[in-house]
Amino acid sequence: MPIQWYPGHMTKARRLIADSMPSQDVIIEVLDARMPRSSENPVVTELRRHKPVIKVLGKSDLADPVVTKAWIRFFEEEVHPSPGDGLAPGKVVAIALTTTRPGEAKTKLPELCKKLALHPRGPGKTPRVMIVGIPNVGKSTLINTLMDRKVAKTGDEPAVTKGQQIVTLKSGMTISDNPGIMWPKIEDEDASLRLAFGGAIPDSAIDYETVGFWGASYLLEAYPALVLARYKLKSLPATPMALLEEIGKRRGGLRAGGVVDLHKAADALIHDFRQGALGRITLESPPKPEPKPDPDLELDLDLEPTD
Ligand SMILES: Nc1nc2c(ncn2[C@@H]2O[C@H](COP(=O)(O)OP(=O)(O)O)[C@@H](O)[C@H]2O)c(=O)[nH]1
Ligand SMILES: [Mg+2]
Repeated sequence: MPIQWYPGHMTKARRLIADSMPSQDVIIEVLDARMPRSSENPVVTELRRHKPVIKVLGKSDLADPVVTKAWIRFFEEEVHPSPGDGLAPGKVVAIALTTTRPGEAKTKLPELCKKLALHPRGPGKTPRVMIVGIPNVGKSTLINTLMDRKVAKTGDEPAVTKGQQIVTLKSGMTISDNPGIMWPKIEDEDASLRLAFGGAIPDSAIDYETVGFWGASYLLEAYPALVLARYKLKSLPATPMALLEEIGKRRGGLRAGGVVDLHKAADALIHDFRQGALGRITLESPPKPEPKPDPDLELDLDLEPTD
């Protein structure tokens, strides 16, 4: 199910971000901690070029804490390709944040920004910072947390923020909130299903049953104990479809004749996941590092007769 969701307002938002980028010192890219790689926007990477970036793994209260730690290590150790202008890509720092621990965002984030700002604008000048990312990851919530009051509108659906909003922190640092942007075509099918399952793409643009089936399949494999507990099952259903049927039976999705309404069942599973009702879940793990060549093996190969 390749997803194409690139409405007109997103072209406008991309232009807005591209235009403001040159005057920024640090970029905060908010990712979804439950799918850090899938929620990383290639357009942001392309636009920021060599500027330092803080990858904020947002909503980390909903994500599997062990996997979140692995992702932070991964982002900080990842070798980034040069953006093509001969300059080394800027420093990447990753940090997990959540609204359940607002103090952490308020203390750590401004400090990190100050440390990373590469181009101080002269003595006494404070950094300019820009918050970007895909829709519905918590960008506006983050700016409200940093300001300690509601300056930006938030909501659990994509495209709540329509324009750019610049605020000044007590320290004098300016931070802008921006509309979420996607990229024109999400080629990776699993990534598009993760994004749909997590709520980055509006429900009107996805097929609920396909997304619910994908989610059921992933959860059965990766978090069977949470599935058993949430739906009070005695044993694990053998297939994703069997799981959806069990969920349907328990959530008012049983139609006349005992037929399960799959749309309702998928809806229940999708919303349970989005609200964290199943427990702390992450939908993807960082790729394993490439195995290093074994020096002994190379030695053996050298000893092979060459004729
Ligand atoms: N559980 C949880 N929900 C969050 C967190 N941050 C944001 N949200 C929720 O995610 C939804 C989207 O937030 P919003 O700030 O509007 O996202 P934006 O589109 O990136 O600006 C809202 O319903 C927020 O309440 C978090 O750290 N934990
Ligand atoms: Mg917003």
